[in-house]
Amino acid sequence: MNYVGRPLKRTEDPRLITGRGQYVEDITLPGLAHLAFLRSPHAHARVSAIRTDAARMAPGVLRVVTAKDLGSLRPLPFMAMLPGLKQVPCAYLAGSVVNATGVPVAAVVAESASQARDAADLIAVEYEPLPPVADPERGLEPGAPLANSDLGTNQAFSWPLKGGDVDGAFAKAAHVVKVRLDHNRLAGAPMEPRGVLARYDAASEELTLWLTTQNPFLSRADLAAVLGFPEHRLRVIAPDVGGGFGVKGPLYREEIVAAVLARQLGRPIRWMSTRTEDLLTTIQARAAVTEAEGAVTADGELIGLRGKFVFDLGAHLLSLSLVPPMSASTHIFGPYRIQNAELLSVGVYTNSAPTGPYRGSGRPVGVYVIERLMDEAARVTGLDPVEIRRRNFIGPDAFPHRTPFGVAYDSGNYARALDRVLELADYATLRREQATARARGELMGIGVATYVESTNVLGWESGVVRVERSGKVTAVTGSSPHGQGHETTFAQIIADHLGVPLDHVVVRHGDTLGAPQSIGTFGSRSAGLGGSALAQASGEVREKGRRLAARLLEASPEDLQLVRGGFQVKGVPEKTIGWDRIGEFAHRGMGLPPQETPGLEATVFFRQDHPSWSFGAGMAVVRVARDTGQISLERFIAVDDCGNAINPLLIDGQIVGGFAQGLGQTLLERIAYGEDGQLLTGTFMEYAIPRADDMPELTVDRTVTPSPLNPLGVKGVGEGSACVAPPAIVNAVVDALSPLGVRHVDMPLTAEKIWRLIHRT
Ligand code: MCN
Repeated sequence: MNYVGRPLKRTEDPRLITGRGQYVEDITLPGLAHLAFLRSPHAHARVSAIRTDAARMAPGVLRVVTAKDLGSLRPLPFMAMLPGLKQVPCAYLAGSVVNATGVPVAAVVAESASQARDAADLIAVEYEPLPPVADPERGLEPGAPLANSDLGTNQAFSWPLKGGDVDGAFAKAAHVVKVRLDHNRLAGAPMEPRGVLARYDAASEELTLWLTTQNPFLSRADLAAVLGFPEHRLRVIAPDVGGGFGVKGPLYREEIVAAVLARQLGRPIRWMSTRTEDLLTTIQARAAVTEAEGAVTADGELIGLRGKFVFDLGAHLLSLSLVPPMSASTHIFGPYRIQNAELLSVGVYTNSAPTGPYRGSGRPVGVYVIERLMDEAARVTGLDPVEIRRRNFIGPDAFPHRTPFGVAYDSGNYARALDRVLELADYATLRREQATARARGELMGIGVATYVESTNVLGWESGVVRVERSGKVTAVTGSSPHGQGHETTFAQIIADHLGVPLDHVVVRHGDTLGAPQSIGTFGSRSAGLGGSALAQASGEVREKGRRLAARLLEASPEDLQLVRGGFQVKGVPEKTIGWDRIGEFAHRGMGLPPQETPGLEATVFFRQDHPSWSFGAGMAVVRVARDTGQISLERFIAVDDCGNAINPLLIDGQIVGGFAQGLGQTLLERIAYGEDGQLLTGTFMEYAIPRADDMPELTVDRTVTPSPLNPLGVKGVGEGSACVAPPAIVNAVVDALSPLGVRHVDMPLTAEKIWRLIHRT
């Protein structure tokens, strides 16, 4: 009878795949005006003059503004901070200096979007170019150009972490292995670029924003802070949002400018990003260079770790920009026992787009480091990459486990996930095939990687469950999906708790007006935290329903059992009552027991103080063409563990999607800036995201290790495969090329790069 655990198709899909979704760009309001930005063509320059006269006179133009016209606005709040952080104030329109290409210098509001864009082109700006810095390591060198001259340094933070006896571990080591890794800068590239529609209602003094956001409540809080506007008069609505992957997490300056201008003009205003604007201004990710060394015993135990991670922060910070450096550091231990470690993380400003969370949000950086080190450790000890991992795993009985940086893992059975991969891959046969292939001179490689992933992060989520007068159920989640399928999975949880058919439950979301306060959807947190809030709210409603049903059936609540559609006196099927009668009773109010309040709803803020740690393993099988350097990813086997499954079909979808993005990072994608700070990958002609025919034969499976930290036993699943794919594929390619003496190759693994390695040019 249960819905939870069943691979149901998403109930939201028929609407979305038949073009009946409602995205920001689909919403029209009377008097709608359009906003466009003039953006800096320079990576770093002084703005000496801006002439807007021609733009003001252009057809359809309602208003042209520069920084001084925006009034006094407060700085963007930060959700994550590090000690000693040097902040760069983010001008919402550039003042006297631009610090990255694409920084908005002026804004135009016009009757149509094309009139606004045409008029923006008529704005004349005089720039005095300043020396840019585009590379974070160059930015740390003495005498390097300063990305933000007023700051006096490019270094935003230097954050040391240490635990255990690191020197002692290295002194005992039989081998020391080292890696230096480039984590290619990526764009999130959601199908729908960013956009905003802002409306100010002077009569009610209320400001409403329809926003392409993952986090309506965080955006509202930040916007209220920036504008100095009362939060309770500010409404943020996330309508259908066409993917986010982390990059639609923070509040952006275009959204602030739209809100300011809607207020100034008294007309609703919309801005929709073009793809190039999106690639220029939306947060990008990874963008790190890491060096690490591991102390390895003769038996292959990794007993110590040292690392230095340099993160490119771009020209300025957004609310969530420091999350990736922080979570990279918590993920460098993977599923391994290592107890001695020290890490220095350094953040550097460069004249480029801001960086921040994108699928994995720093986790893929940590996972890649430890998994490349593990393969190096296997090489020097002569152990099989699978065997060395087994020897280092935290055992299934050793939970909760605490890493040297003080982070607690809740539960795991890492060997079981890896064993399942080996079984699905038929590892022994694969290795035999490889030996035969090598004997024929072919370059075939097998790569393995494992990972842990902190999920259900940031402590709490909210939900409301209401049984209506009709007995049908309305749920409101604070969490705000943008592709994850909350309407389906949350309905599964609620329907089971109340014993109602799935189609009697409607899940609403994405509007600060009707939803309880919330954090939002990122960090693979919604199923565990948002789902638990709704589970507990459903439980409360069920128990009240039971008491009311008992009154109606003239029985004691303890004698009632939940059946499909309502309650029944145990063993007496004819004494059954449906939720429709209970709902009617609760809302009519007459005859209620004196201790009961009318209504049949509950609001729960579910709290989980520590993350749940998902985990998994992946194996890649590749062949490399000697003549062309082309990599063919023939197979990938992914086994993930996200605790109890709510909907296995959606979980598989998450794994496949995350894998595609991991594959993109490994084989294709790289946001490139020239030394002059110009973006070289400003369209999808230059920025290569994977397509369907880039996907290999993908085998997806699961193990189940429940989280003890929430009532559903659920861990998140949104990011794991984006973490495991890069190291597994790179390990496979290095394995393929190892007969040629190749020990490492940086992502993306383009054919040219591989060809040069093969042919040593
Ligand atoms: N799920 C489940 N059982 C579990 C865990 C999850 O059935 N044990 C289901 C959930 O109910 C939900 C989905 O899997 O439908 C993802 O749940 P969860 O792991 O809790 O992640 P969130 O809902 O918090 O979503 C965030 C996550 C992240 S961090 C990124 S990035 C990402 C991702 O989701 N961005 C996405 N998946 C995405 N999918 C789409 N289509 N678009 C994005 O932008």
